[in-house]
Amino acid sequence: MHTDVNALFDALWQDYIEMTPSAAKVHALLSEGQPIVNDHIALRTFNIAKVNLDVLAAHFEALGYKACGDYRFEAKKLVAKHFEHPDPTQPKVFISELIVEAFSPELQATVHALIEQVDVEATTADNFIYSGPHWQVDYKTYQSLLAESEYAAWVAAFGYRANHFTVSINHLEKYDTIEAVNESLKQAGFVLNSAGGEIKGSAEVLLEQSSTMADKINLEFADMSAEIPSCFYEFALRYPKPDGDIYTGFVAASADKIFESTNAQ
Ligand code: OOG
Ligand code: NI
Repeated sequence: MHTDVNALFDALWQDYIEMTPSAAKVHALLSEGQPIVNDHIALRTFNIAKVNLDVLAAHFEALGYKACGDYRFEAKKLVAKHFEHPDPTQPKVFISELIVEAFSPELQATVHALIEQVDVEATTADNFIYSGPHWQVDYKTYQSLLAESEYAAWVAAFGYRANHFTVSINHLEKYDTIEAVNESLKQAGFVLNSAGGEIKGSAEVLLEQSSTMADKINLEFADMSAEIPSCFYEFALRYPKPDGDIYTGFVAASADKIFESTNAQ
């Protein structure tokens, strides 16, 4: 496990921009030379004990992160938690896991066969949460997972790494609204996730979010290579609670739509 939170996020970022060529361009567009504050990152996994949400969370808990919220996604058959660091300028971490037993026997068998290939020692190594897949998967298997769960297919293809980084709009000098951020992104040619509208949430729920649609990259499967959606970039604007403190949670109805940023367009 890492002992330095900045080193961990640097490593996650380096891996993420390799998977997401557009992210470096979005970063440059919004930052204009100023540092960008990350609101959060997100990770995905299966609820199988060897690699479940708790196994990923341990890497952050070792750095002082604490669990702060639970979320359920009935239709997608997912649960999630978010974690916060005592230093509020460190990114929050959103970790979800797929409820494997809620799917067909075929999907369950496929996923268990992937996870059997994971060396348990690897799951506590420093690099685990940016180490990608620990198994071989062929294109047909990816397609069969995709037919039941886009999330399952994504984890099979990409494994353990940041699924997205999220720009904190609150910390951008040039932008006060999420509408203005979205407008700049669209003018620069980036495609936004429009599921449920380009802006998820509202001031009333204390959180507004938008995201790009995932980049498409050429992925080497066990038997062939194919262009598939990789990772995306998210943008979040948070509002103060009645007590004046900024809201730090997530909004399940919005998150449900953010997950769809890795859908094929
Ligand atoms: C996570 C989707 C939810 C948010 O900010 O609400 C999310 C994912 O796509 O893995 O990131
Ligand atoms: Ni997110």
